[in-house]
Amino acid sequence: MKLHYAPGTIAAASVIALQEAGTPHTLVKVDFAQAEQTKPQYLALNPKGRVPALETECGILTETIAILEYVAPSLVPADPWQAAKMREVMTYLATTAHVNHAHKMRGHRWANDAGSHSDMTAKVPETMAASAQWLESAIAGPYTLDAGFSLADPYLFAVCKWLPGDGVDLSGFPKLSAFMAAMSARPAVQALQEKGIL
Ligand SMILES: N[C@@H](CCC(=O)N[C@@H](CS)C(=O)NCC(=O)O)C(=O)O
Repeated sequence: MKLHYAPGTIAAASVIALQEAGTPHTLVKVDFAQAEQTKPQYLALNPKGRVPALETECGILTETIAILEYVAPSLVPADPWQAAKMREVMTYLATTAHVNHAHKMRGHRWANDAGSHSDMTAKVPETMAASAQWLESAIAGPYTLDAGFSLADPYLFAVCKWLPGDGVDLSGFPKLSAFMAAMSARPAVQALQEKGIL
């Protein structure tokens, strides 16, 4: 499998899951500084122009939730309730928290007027704080589930890394702070941080 990623993006979740599950893979960096994700070569792979994108023997897979489930099925709890709680958090991250975050830099997706963009950017500390509040209430601690480490954790880690830059002080969220400390102590995460991949 070949994962196309960019540092600091939601692709970090898939990189961590591949590493944690021990799934053989190679990483291909997409250079956002050169807008590589918008160039024909990358669009031929993923017409959405986004990362992550996974090349598999079956074809191309996009969307973080789908990639996580494909590369690390061992990180899905066997218990149906725990699995549903995991997907509850992952769905919230994909549909709400990530979308809130994207309003900071990617307002052009939703509006043409520059004034609308600055208004969307200004709202991000509030909407991301609201997301952090819900996540704080939703996780068991230190990881998302009582059942232990699951696919929700790499995903939550990738989104929580954005919080300080989005104007949200993590110290106001004790469970999320403990979660970030637990994740940062994991050897797989440390190795990826040291390589500048996350
Ligand atoms: N729904 C997708 C969203 C992927 C996404 O928006 N990725 C961002 C990085 S965090 C991206 O590639 N942005 C590039 C761009 O907007 O040009 C997923 O969850 O995988």
